[in-house]
Amino acid sequence: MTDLARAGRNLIVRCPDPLNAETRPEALIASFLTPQADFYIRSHGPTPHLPDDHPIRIDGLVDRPASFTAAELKANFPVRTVAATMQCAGNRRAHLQHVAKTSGDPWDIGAIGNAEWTGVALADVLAASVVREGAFFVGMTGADEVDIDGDVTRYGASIPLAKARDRNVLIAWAMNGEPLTPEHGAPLRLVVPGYAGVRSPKWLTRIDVRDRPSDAPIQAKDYKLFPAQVAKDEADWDAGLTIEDMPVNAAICSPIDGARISAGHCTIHGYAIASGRPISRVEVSTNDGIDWQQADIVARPDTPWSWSQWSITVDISAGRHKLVVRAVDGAGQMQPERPEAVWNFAGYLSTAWHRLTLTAD
Ligand SMILES: Nc1nc2c(c(=O)[nH]1)N[C@H]1C(S)=C(S)[C@@H](COP(=O)(O)O)O[C@H]1N2
Ligand SMILES: [Mo]
Repeated sequence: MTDLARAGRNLIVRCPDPLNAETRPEALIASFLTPQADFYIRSHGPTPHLPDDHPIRIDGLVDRPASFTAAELKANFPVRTVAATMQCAGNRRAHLQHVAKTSGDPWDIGAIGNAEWTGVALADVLAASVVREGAFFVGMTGADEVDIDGDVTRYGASIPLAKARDRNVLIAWAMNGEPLTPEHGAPLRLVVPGYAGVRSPKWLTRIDVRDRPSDAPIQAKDYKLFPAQVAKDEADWDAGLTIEDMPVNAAICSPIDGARISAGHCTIHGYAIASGRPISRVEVSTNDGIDWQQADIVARPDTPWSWSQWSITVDISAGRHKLVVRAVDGAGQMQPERPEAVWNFAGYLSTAWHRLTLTAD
């Protein structure tokens, strides 16, 4: 079976090669933890199939460079499990593409999933390697080769050292108690709770402690946020915002856009997420944002890193209706009303109120 046939079977494929496929809306709300087989896959190149004992090397600004396989990490460091949502910076990009064209795959609401990740704290591994004075970033390299605007290199990204020292950042080998599949980064990947998925490299091969961010094109010339007036070919990459923490977002997962239902009671379900902050409220409108009702949070995480799931039962009369959701985070920040306000050429951080059309008979 091909990677696509095996890994993509439950997913909506946005690009077969490299494999980019999103979670079905019903799977986003079926359980609090998204099963690995339903979890979105976002890969920039072909999936490497690495042996279980593929080692990672720790070097750069450390006194004791080292190399560990997954079994050696397990034997040498405390094992931790952290529940965290992984979300692509391009989740909901399709909604920005309705405003104007952007680069990138047209993700709808499913480039996101929530899992319990098991591994060891990156912080513990860094401490054992003894980080030197003058280190400010931790770079990571994957085993995959990626083509970024004609530049073919190993996948590379970095995070600030202060974030890397947060014990929730894991070098993980399992999700939801199962070993990672090749598509999700086996045998070892990083998981950086709260950050955009791009900073959680799969197929981890090297961790290098640095005085500056990774020079890899993914870090230096991609996944940066620019204002609407900047076009891709005139972007000053050093001036763009490096996307790390993700802003508050929410989506309606059921019913889906264009659904036909019977008039009467209708239960609406979805997710809301504000990476690192709780969701304080979710509001739903059935008349395009004129009146609002507060949804119930039906699954609330006990860590700040997972999504909340919500639902509300409303009365829908016969006819066409515009359903809208918006969420407020623990700092009182609300999603922007219109996608025009957050449009950018790469289609990142698409967080406008999620709107869809429903017809009731
Ligand atoms: N080595 C490597 N790591 C990677 C990627 C990749 O292409 N190669 N894609 C990143 C992006 S953009 C996202 S959103 C997440 C997706 O993780 P998943 O495919 O397990 O859902 O992996 C990140 N880690
Ligand atoms: Mo991503």
